[in-house]
Amino acid sequence: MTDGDEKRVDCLKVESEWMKEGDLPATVEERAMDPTMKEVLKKTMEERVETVWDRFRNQQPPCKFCATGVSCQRCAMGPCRIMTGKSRGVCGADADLIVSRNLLDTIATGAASHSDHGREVAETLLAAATGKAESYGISDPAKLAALAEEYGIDSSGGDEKTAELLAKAMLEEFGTLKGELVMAKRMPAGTYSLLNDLGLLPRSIDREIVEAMHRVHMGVGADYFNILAHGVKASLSDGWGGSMIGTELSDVLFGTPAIRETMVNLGTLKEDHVNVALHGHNPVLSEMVVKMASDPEMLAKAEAVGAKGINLVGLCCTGNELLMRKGVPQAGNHLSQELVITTGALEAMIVDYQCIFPTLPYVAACYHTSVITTSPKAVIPGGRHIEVNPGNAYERSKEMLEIAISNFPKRKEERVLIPDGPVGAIVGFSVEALREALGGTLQPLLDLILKGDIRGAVGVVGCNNPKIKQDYGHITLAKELIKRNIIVVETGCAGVACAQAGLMKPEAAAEAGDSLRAVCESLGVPPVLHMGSCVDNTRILTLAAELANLAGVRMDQLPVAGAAPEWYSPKAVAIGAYFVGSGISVALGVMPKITGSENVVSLLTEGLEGAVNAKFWVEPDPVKCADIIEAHIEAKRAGLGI
Ligand code: CUV
Ligand code: SF4
Repeated sequence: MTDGDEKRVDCLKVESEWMKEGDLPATVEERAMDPTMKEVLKKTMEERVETVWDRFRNQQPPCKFCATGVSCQRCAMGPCRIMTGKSRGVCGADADLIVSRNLLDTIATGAASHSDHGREVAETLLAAATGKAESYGISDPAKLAALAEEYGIDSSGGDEKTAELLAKAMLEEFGTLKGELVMAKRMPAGTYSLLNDLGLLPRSIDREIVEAMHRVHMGVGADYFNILAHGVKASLSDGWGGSMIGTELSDVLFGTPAIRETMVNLGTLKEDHVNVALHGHNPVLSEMVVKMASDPEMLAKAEAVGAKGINLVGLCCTGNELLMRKGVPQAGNHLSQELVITTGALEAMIVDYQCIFPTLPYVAACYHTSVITTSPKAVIPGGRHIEVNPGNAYERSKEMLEIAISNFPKRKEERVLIPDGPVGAIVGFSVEALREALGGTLQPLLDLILKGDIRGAVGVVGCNNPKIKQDYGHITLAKELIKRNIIVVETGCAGVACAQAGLMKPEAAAEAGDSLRAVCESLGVPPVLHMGSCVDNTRILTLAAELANLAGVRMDQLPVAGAAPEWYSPKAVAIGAYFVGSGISVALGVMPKITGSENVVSLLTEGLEGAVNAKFWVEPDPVKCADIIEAHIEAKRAGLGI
């Protein structure tokens, strides 16, 4: 794909006939929690600019076959759907088969997305180490050395040689013939051997994902249990493979996150600056934009058009990556992506891939904003395509910033709304940062859990979904858990939601139960810890594995759980599956499309427990969800005799 001129599309306005009375979510109050989002959403609705909530309403009611997972599009004898319990598709597929195959497809999609991102990070490190990407370097040599040791790589040849060998060893894991993944060995021995006995340890990353695509073809397997067991295996290749490579090598290239302060919400936009949003998932390009934005030449250009400077803000997980490592302020999460534009104060949005609404250029067309696409995988009509690779990303980010600067004079004052009051947050809790804060070992954290001052830990992660008022599930669940002296670690859009709600300020300790509050106050940390982006859920895996190793137990014996209160994405399904596969039960706030098969529902919510000692719960009410998780944590504590 070559670069394209910006072909402007038309501003997308809400058509009045779409406004069906009584359909939710219709009002600002029903749509969002955060005051800055509500303020901008109100203006957006007055201007009748179409957003995700309008399109969601327009889709109601959804097809009930699709919603319950019993429609099948896999071959040209169909499409088929299961209308009554006993009916079958043209090929003979029953509800169990159709539902399980659709779910395996979803897991494979999510695992592929994360792992392809991880592969690009590894390719960038290789390019940097072999002189093909001069703008990139090794920011964390200590982490590089630790990973080299883990991979059995001799690091005596210097950092660049070590980085080259490590990048190659990690790239090799995508199609490895070794039959196992190196970082799966981070699992406690008991967890590793349990998965080995079950045949669930991934052989290579690509292989499990390709096999999943094979298995969803018509007429391969027909046993839902066997199909979904492979789903767990494919997800583990993401969790302990592709995603983990993404996290670890991003740290090597751009620095391992350390505890730092930043600001969040739409108030992070600045009236007198050129505002540029960085949206998507992969830090490889956005790190270069951050570097270029402080170039004196760029600043001079911004000043020449009357701006005081360039203000970068993050969105979604590209934002989380930058927030963790550079303290770049975060404007919002998934459902905020259109609102950042509708403030009327955004000059450009630079996107890489994943979770990007295809309508962003249409929303941008209602204002003076340019949407710039950058990946050969993610070309969007109406966007300006400036394609980058590791060799040219830094140079090309100059063109992107120049487009933003040239848009600044086109801003229409009367249409600008930047809400007051960005909220402060302490972020950057990588496993390394936690270890350092605790004096060089995680033992003090384990001791607090064993003693009961901290009852347990829960990873609250994942997206927003217009089925739930933006951020309501994340914030309510986190508050309920900390009240019960359960510490919360977060990634993705959940992390942004809770940061915006003030739960990542040290003062939020006041909202925790007495014993957790005392722990947070003595360490000066908030009760809800930001651990990064969605690929950084692997930091949570690594943390849980280290705690289990210190305690000498399997991961499934720990008093911990996961939750995705507002998930929407196939990536979230892959994450949920690898947590459960690793022995950590997960609560979902949105029902997956599986209710057309009682067998699949009962496998996920009960049966899996018999194999991997973990399962899913589905509970849309975050308060009830906290009850379920608390009971689970107390049961695990009892199991350990603590
Ligand atoms: Ni980053 S958590 S919407 S997929 S960015 Fe995408 Fe994970 Fe948010 Fe979800
Ligand atoms: Fe229909 Fe079977 Fe083809 Fe699916 S695979 S579309 S159920 S015939």
